[in-house]
Amino acid sequence: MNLSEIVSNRYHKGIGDCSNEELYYALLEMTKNMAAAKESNEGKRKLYYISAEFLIGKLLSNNLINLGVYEEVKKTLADNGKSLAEVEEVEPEPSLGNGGLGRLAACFLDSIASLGLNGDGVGLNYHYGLFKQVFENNLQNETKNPWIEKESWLKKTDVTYPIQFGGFTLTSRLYDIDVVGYNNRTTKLHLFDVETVDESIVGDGIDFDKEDIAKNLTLFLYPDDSDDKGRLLRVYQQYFMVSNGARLILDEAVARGCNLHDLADYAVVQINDTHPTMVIPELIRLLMERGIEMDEAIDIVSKTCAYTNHTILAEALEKWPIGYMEKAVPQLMPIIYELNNRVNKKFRDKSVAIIKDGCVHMAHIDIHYGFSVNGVAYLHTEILKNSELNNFYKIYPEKFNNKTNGITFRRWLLHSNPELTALIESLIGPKFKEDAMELEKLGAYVDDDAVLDKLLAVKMGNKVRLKNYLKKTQNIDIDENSVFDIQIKRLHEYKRQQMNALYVINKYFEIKEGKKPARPITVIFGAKAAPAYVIAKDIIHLILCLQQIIDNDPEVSPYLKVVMVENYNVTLAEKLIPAADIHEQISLASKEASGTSNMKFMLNGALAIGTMDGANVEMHQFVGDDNIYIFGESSEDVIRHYEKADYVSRDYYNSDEKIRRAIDFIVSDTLKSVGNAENLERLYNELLNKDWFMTLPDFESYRETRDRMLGDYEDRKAWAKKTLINISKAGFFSSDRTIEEYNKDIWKLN
Ligand code: 7GP
Repeated sequence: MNLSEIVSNRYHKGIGDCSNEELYYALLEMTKNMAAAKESNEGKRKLYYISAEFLIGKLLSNNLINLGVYEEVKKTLADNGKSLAEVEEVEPEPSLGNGGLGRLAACFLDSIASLGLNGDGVGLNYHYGLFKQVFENNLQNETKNPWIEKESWLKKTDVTYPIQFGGFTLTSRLYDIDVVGYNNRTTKLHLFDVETVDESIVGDGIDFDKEDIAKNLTLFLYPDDSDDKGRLLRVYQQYFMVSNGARLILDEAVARGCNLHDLADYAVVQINDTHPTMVIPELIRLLMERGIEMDEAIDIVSKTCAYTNHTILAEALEKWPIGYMEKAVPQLMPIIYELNNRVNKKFRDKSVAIIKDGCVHMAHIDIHYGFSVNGVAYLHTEILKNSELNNFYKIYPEKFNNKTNGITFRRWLLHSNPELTALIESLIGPKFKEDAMELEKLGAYVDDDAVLDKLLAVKMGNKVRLKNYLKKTQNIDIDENSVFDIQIKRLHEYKRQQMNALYVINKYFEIKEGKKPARPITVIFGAKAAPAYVIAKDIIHLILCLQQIIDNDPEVSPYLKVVMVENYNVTLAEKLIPAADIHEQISLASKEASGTSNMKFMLNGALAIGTMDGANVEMHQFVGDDNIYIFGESSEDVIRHYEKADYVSRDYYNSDEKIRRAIDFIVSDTLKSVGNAENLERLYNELLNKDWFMTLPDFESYRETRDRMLGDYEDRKAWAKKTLINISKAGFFSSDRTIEEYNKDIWKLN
């Protein structure tokens, strides 16, 4: 059925007489039917990408694009006086992820479907997802973020399993979302839920009874883990995800002819960070339940599972106290003890043990009992091999490999930046839509003035679009003639939003002193802080206070504006990225595994200011010194500082006047007039006495580089040329390339 038939069936009227809401549900129905009619990817061996997060974003437009009917639908609506963009606004954004790891999983599903590979995603159906961020009194507050409506992309299936925990059993239910490939076939995102989940137990904010597992299990992604109950809940969630996943994997494999002994010929499991690690002992347990001896079960599972590491931050490498595991999943513990015994017998090096200091080290299970370990950018993998996981690398050099991240160009160019897409197509034809390396052909135009002018015009159009969107949705005013300088990512000290804030403070003082920038600057932040991450929330507080102070200062506001967008999510990213002139990739070198927003900005013609960290290293290699603004200490220097413990932040405060002035401002009367002394003083003390992520040593080179960049911006032609070079070199960062590498080296699907 086409749109007007569905509309007439549902509402007994024509398209032109429908509300945007009605049209959205009609399009949802149409798109779901079209997706269901497509063939799903097939093959003997099947990939299961298990992940706690899938940050899929709104699906309507992307599905229409991938189904090849976007233009047609847009036109039908326009012919009836309706706008697809406005209909899209009705769609709630699924709240199934947090940051880069989750968005990567979503890009991967798009590429897996588009490349026709036999692979599905497996995760959880969180009803309230990550929290929704609201600002009050310049502070982040958290509320629930419901996204599942009566009609949604979810399809209820008949698949249910009894999942056993210590002392009780819960019945699961599988919901599927069809993932539509580009002009191709479909794969599935399998989301498990618990039948007894009860949304009503959450009151104001995000508080609920953390012990009522039957009711709370699939309410929130990453429930607050600052207490025992919260941490235990995470273990319950993780086990629920993997036990369901493992059963599904075995059932599907058997249905395709697997006799379990040959499971590795039928299934490969990609473990996305350590949240799904328990799939290894769980698969072993289930195989043993089905009559396979332990030795063989371990061998089979080790040939089936592969692990991706997304962070080297020690505090992010999960370890669970044995007591939690004994309580939540006692049936797994005999297996984990046995896996640990085998490791201890084989290796004298205690650092590689699975159980240490009373905790189960999840990554250690993955490395010993998986066949592949990969990092997500060149530098990150090198650091894993040579320092962070060096003891493992010495044992299993053959397991380690790099898979530099990528992004799907369908969403991050075709969908989010149609004007740029059209310009590119007018220059090099449509082939880049399937083969991203075709973008290299844009290199022929870097000295073509007419093309550069068009590129600048596209950027201006996107800046105006963002301006209108922010006005409409958040009542924020920005000036399209200012430079848009954007930092959007999870709030974390290692990503150093605080350094960006210090730059803003320094600029504020310069303007007060009469040193005005050539053109107004708009500094935009988007970030959520984990609810229990105190300093991260203090940094948000600082930024919001700066926003207010500067807005209300007539001396400064004509030249500088700070904007922290509320509830940053995929939908906002799609508007922000095409409009950016400058993007901030300023993590402390060695700490950002890859970054993926850096790739999105590059593709959309923004220039990076960044450290030699994560995938910035590869971006720099492709575009060369002239087309990216690199600053700061190298990862080797940083690693050495940590080894020697020789960094003292107060030394920088004492010896650098600009730094001192900026840090003192945090606790000034000016800021305290709009902020809370407690939050501001805590942050001030943190920077002065600890600064674990070394903001201050990089500040001067950051400031100098960013100022130089603003100067360069004034030569509009030269700037446009740099952006075109960035776009032309972005092809490598397509997730199609990444997925092809995973497949060639790890999954080996045909
Ligand atoms: C992120 C890394 O921080 C980012 O550098 C990388 O690009 C991305 O994974 C995809 O590989 N990690 C996370 O999002 C993360 O660790 C856990 O989330 C809560």
